[in-house]
Amino acid sequence: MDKTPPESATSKSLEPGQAISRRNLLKAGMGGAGLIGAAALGAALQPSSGSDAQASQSQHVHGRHLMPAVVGDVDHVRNGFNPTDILTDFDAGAVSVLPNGQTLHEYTFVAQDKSIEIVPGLEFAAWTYNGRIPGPTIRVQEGDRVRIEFLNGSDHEHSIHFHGIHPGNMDGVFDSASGVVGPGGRYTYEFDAEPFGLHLYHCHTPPLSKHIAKGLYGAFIIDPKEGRPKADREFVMIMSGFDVDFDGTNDFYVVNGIPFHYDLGKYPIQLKVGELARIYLVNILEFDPINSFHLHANFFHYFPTGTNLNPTEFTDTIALMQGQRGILEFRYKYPGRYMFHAHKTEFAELGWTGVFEVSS
Ligand SMILES: [Cu+2]
Repeated sequence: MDKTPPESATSKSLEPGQAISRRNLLKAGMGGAGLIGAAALGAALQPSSGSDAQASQSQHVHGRHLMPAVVGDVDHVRNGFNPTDILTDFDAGAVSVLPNGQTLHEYTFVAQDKSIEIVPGLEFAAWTYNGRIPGPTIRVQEGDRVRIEFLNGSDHEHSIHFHGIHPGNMDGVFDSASGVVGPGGRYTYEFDAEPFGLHLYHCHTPPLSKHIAKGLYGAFIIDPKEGRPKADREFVMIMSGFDVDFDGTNDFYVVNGIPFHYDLGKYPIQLKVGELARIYLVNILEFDPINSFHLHANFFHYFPTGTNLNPTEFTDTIALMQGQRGILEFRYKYPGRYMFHAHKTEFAELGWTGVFEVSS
C-alpha cells in the first residue's frame, strides 16, 4: 500500500474579491481545495510577477494573460521523450516465435520517479513507465503472446494493470501475487493478446487517482488477425492532464504528455490531402469526468474501443470518460490548417489543442 501522505492537504475556500469561476465554485462547494491551479500556475509560470498572479485571480482565472507565459519549448532531450515521436512510436517489443508457433512479444518496463518539464520552466514530479509520459505504446496482433518484465525502480509500490482479457494473477491489482510490486521488486506479466482493439494499461495501486495522475499509463493496441485496411498515417494520442499544485484538479490538459505541443508555432502534425489518417485515441484523464476530441472542417469514422471493423459513427466530435478509447479514421479534402482539440474549451485553453497542416 502507498503510505505517502497527500502532497497537498491545504484547505482553502473562496475569499471576498476572489473570482467566481465554475471551478472555484465547484471547489468551494466540495469543501476541498479552493483556489485553483491558475494562481499557483501564475506564480509558477511567472515567478517574478507575483502581483500579476494576484491580478489574474480577479480576472478570469484562465485568461489570455497566461498564454504568453507558455512560449518557447521544453527540453525534450532532458525529458527523454518527444510527443512528435510518441505519435508514431509503436512498439512491438522483442519478437520471437514460441515452440507452439505463437508469436512472442517481450518488453521490459521500469517504473521510475522522474522530473518532467511540462511547460518551459515548470517541472512536474512525475512517475513514469520507462521515463516517458505516456509509457510505451504496446502493439501486437490478436492471439500473440505478450510478456512484460516489470521492474519497480521507484520508491513507491506500483503495478501494470492491462485492459484486455487475461487471468486474475496478471491483472496488477491486489497484491504481490497479482502483480503489485514494491520498490526494487519485479513481476512478469504474461498473457495472450485478446480481444483485438485499442486498449490501455495503467498503474492500479492505491491511491489510484494519484498513481494515474502522476503519469503511469499508456496505449495497448491489439491488431486484428486480418489487419485493418492500410492507412497512410497512423498516430497514437493519449489524452491526460497534470495537476501541478496537487490540489486534485488539473492545471494542464495534454495529448502525449506536453501541453500545446502540436499547436501552430510548435509542431503541427503534417498530412497530405486524401491521405487516410488513423488515430488511436485513449482517454486516461484523471479528476475530470469527461474528455473529448473535435476535428475541424472534417468528419471521421469512429470505431469505439476498436473492437469492430465497422465504424459506428460518422461525426466530428466524441466524448470519452476515463478508460474509454476508440479509433478515428479520416481524410482531408482540402489543403489548409485545421485544429483538433478537446471540445471542452477550458481544456483546449489549458493545453489540449493541436493542428493538422494539410498540404496538397
Ligand atoms: Cu503506481
